[in-house]
Amino acid sequence: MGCYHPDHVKEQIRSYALSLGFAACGFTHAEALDCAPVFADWLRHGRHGLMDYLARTPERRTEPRAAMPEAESVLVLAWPYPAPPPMRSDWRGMLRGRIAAYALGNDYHDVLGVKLGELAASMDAACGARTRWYVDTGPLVEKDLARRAGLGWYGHNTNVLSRTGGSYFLLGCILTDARFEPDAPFTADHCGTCRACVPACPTGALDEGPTIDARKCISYLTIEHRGPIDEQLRAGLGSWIFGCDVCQQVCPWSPAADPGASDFLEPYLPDLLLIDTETFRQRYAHTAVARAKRRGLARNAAVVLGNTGNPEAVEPLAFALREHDEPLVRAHAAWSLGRIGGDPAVRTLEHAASREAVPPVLAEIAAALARRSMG
Ligand code: B12
Ligand code: SF4
Ligand code: SF4
Repeated sequence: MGCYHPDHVKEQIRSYALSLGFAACGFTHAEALDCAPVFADWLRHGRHGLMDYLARTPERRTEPRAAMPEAESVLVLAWPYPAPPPMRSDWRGMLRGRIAAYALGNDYHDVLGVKLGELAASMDAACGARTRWYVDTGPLVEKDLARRAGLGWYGHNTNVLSRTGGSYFLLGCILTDARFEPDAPFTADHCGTCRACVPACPTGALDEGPTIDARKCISYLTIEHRGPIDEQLRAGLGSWIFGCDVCQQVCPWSPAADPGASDFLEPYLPDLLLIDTETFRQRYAHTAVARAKRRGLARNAAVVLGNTGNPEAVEPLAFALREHDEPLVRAHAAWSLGRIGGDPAVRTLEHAASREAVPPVLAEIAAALARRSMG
C-alpha cells in the first residue's frame, strides 16, 4: 500500500471538479460500506419492488473493490440541478402534468458521464491515477458513499442533503487506485426534529426509519414500474407523470425555486396520452424521461388526466380507450374515465365493454362501471 498523494494534488483535483460545474467533490477510502445490513433488510422486506437488479448482487453494492479490486479511494461528486418551480395551481383546468426537476435538459447520465470522464482524465494527468467512474448505472450505494465522503447527511426523505443545495443534486463516483487522504465523513444530522417530508409524501412511501418503501414511491411507480399501477395509489400520483419532487419541495433545506413555468416540466397531458413512437423519440430520446418508455408515460398521463377530475379530459381518454395500441394505457384510461364520471364517460365505458377483447382492460372497465353504479 503506497502513501497518500500530497494534499495539493487532491485540492487541485477538487478545484478542477468545481470548475467543471460540480457543486462538491468529496474523497473517501475504498473499504466496504458498513450499510450492508440496512440494505439487506430493505431487500428482505421487498421494498425494492420489481427493481430486481438491486437484489441480484447486493454484496457488490457495498463493496467498491468488487467493481475495481485495486481501488484505494473513491471520489463522490455532486451535480446540482435547479429547484423546480411550484406546480401551477390550475394544472387540472389546463390538463397539465408534472415531470421531476432532475429530468430537465439532457439525460444526466450523459451530462455527468462527460464531466466525470474529463475529471478522470485530469487525475491521470495529475498523478497517473487509474480510474473507473459511475453515474447511477454502477452497482454502488452512492448515498452512503456520499455521506462517508463528507458531502451531506442522509435525510428523512432518504436523499443526501447538503446545507447549501438541499437534495437537489445528483451523485456520481470515481473509483481510483490513487490514494488520497479521506475527507471527514458527514456525521451531523441537520434534519433535527423536522419530519416535514414524511407526512407530505402523497403515497405514504416514507417512514421514520428513515427509510423508503419504493413500491409506494411515485418515482418508482411512474418510472421503474412497468405494469399496472396499484389502483389504491393512482389518486396519490396527483399531477406527477414522471418522478416526484414533493419530499424535496417541502424540505426547509431546499433552495428557493425558480418561479418560471416550464413546458417541459409541465406538459399538456392529452399530447402524452396519445404520443406516437416517433414523436416520443424526438422529444425525449436525449432526456431522462426516455426511461419510462412511451407506454409508461402514456399510462401515467392517463392516470393524471383522471386525477384532474376535469370533464375536458373525457374526450382524449375516450379516444385512448378506443384506439390506443397498448392495453396497459387503455386499462388506465378506463380507470380515469370512471374517476371523472358523468354521462359521456359512462357511455364510453359501456361501449368499450362491448368491444374490448383484452381481459385486464375489460376488468378495469367493469371495475370503473361498478364504482360508478355504487357511487
Ligand atoms: C433505487 C433508486 C431509487 C428508488 C429507491 C429510492 C431510495 N431512496 O433508495 C426510487 C425509484 C424510488 C428512486 C427515487 C428517487 N431517486 Co433514486 N436511486 C436509486 C438508486 C439507483 C439506488 C438507491 C438504493 O440503493 N436504494 C436502496 C436503499 C436501501 O438505499 P439507500 O436509501 O441509499 O440507503 C442506504 C444508505 O444510505 C444507508 N442508510 C440507510 N438508512 C440510513 C440511515 C442513516 C442514519 C445512515 C447514516 C445511513 C443509512 O444504508 C442503506 C442501505 O445500503 C440510486 C443510485 C445509486 N446507485 O445509489 C438513485 C438515487 C438515490 N436516486 C436519486 C434521485 C435524484 C431520486 C429522486 C429524487 C428522483 C425523482 N425526483 O423522482 C427520487 C427520490 C425518492 C426518495 N425519496 O428517495 C439520486 C439521489 C441524490 C441525492 N441527493 O441523494 C441517486 C443517488 C441517483 C444519482 N446518481 O444521483 N430512486
Ligand atoms: S418522491 Fe414523492 S412519492 Fe417518493 S418518497 Fe418522495 S414524496 Fe413520496
Ligand atoms: S423535510 Fe425535514 S426531515 Fe425531511 S429531509 Fe428535509 S429536513 Fe429532513
